[in-house]
Amino acid sequence: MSDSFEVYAPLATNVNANRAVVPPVAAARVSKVRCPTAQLPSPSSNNGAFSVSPSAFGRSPTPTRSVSRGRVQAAAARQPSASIPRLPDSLLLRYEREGFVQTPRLLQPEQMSSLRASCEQLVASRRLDSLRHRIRVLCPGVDPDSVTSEAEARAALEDHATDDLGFLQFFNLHRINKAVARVALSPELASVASQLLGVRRVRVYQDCLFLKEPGFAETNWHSDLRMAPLDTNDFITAWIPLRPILGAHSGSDKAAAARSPPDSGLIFAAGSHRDFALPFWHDMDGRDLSDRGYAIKDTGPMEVGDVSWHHGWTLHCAAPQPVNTPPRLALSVAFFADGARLLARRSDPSVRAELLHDEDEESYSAWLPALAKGKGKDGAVARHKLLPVVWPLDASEADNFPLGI
Ligand SMILES: O=C(O)CCC(=O)C(=O)O
Repeated sequence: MSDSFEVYAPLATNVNANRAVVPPVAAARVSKVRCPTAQLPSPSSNNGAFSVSPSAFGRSPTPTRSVSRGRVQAAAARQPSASIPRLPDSLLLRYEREGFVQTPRLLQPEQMSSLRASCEQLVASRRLDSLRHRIRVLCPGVDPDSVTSEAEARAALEDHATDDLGFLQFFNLHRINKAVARVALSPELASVASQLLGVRRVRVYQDCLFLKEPGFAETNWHSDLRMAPLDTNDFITAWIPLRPILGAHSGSDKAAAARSPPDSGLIFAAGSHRDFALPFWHDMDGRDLSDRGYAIKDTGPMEVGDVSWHHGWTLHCAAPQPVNTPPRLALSVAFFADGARLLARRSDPSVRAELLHDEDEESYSAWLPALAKGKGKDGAVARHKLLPVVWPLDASEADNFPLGI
């Protein structure tokens, strides 16, 4: 485990919104904080993003299942393709301290190749919708539905966006595509999520495919929980690149490395998920975070099948995707502990409802209204068939997925 290349980089402020920017809790009024990539020595230096070799995982036997007969066939689709990893204590400890870790080779090559093929098709067929989403987020005053072609959408973004385009997002593909469902609902991810969260029952919150085309800008600093209408700390995101993340230091051929600048992996402010003092004491409006002393660490090079994990409050960002590189596609899958409640945005005056950023609204609009009215209500427990339990395996509601395909 290397802690070399730790940098106490200034986190300069800026006005923008490629991922709602945020330090944990106090944030809607915050000046947006731009990813400090240029100040890092190398975004690909694998500088302490903790990773263990697969042999360091204790392998537990595949759990025995006791499912009702009707569910057996569907459940078979979720049998782990390899044994489920038991994470070493050192990795759990690192996650507690830093708020992010890596699990190398967690997903199998076959899973990954069909995932990538499916995602590429989905991107091709849904790009206009995704551009409309960016217009909604970045171009206040422009009606996304008034845009009828990709060219029009790009022109609208060019003319009206309050920030550079950092990525395109495609939400909840696991609800419409089997290859994505097989990964997003997989026992491998669910088991690791349960261990890192330290909870018995885990639900999938959403998946989101991030496309960074060459030349796309950075993903700004943000915390994922800022965009989720859940009143919980037990939230974790798996970030799964669909092609290798190449870094300048990934090979011994320095000339080749120089020709191929580092891909945009994730960059983390280590320990920021534990920085309760930041939002508690500070007015975040316009604040420069450079005095917080965070160690800034990145994922470094990643292979297909490797998974990077971060806590819902961990501040993270990603560098721009260099020109002359292939597009960078990554699937993120977010999980939360069963029992979490909805943010009581209307009924509890102590909730600072304005802090919830609506960038991911397309993701929760399918279930939130149903839960927030009628029997369920503001502050209700977040239980819905679109938020299936994926762990433990024998309690899994994910056996019924994918829905409608
Ligand atoms: O891939 C990216 O650029 C951003 C991903 C991200 O913020 C996440 O998975 O939480």
